[in-house]
Amino acid sequence: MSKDQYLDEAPAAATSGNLASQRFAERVASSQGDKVVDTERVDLLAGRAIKALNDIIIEERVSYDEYNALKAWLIKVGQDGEWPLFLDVWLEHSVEEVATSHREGNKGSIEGPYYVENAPELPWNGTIPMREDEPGTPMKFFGQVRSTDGTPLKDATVELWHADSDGFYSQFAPGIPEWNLRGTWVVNDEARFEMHSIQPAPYQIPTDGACGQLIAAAGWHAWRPAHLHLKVKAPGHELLTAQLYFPGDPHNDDDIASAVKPELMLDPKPTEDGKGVTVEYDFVLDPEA
Ligand code: MBD
Ligand code: FE
Repeated sequence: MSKDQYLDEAPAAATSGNLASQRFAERVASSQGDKVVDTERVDLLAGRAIKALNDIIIEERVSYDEYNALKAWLIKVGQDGEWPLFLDVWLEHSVEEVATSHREGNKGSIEGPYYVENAPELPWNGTIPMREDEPGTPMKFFGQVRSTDGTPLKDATVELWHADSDGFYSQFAPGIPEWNLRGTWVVNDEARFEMHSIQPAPYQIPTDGACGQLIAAAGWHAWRPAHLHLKVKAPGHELLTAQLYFPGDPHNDDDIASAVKPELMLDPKPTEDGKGVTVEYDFVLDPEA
């Protein structure tokens, strides 16, 4: 391989990181045009964050070497486009907790950096877009969408996106067709859905980017357990963003993104032919206040 060819191959971390940063910026630009700055909140939150870091520097006697290592690392997070990854892995779970603690229905879980809006629409029992030879264990996932009072929500949609059997997401990792393993199911008149896909593999934070560098330097592990991402929408109800997990994954108890909750654990059953799994899970949405 010539040097030029080598340079064409951007590192995996920077490829997915920069795409995640770009997509996030586009979503912000299209949705937040009219928001005004709340000076009091910025003063409070930015002030507290800066103070917390100063306290750590004083209490832990941080050296110039350590300060410069931090500076270099923060610059690299930006260069690798890994701010979405860093924030969603280490902070989003607390934001999600604050946002959904009032709910009587499903509380859900974090969105993460790899959501793309407007995934292809499918009938209530449709098959997710996938490659002809998509590797992985076939999975049938069915259930119903209801309101907290038990009413079936017949106008609901269920979006599903997940990694492939190598742990990679379409539209972020190279070489995977657009919309692969991403779809939007329209429920039937009993508010039921039956989604056909494959089981995702666990996800590893890229080892060649700034987040991977931090993980290695701190002696942490880089894994999220295998998971399904979902967004469940129905008119007059709060949007549910959730993740669901598979029992037995080695990282269900120490997810690097702290996003596993006991009520999000699936109970997959082998299909009759023994080749796939069937899982059932119902979603309960809170009416909008
Ligand atoms: C993921 O796939 C994910 O779901 C989160 C929250 C962070 C990094 C990668
Ligand atoms: Fe994910």
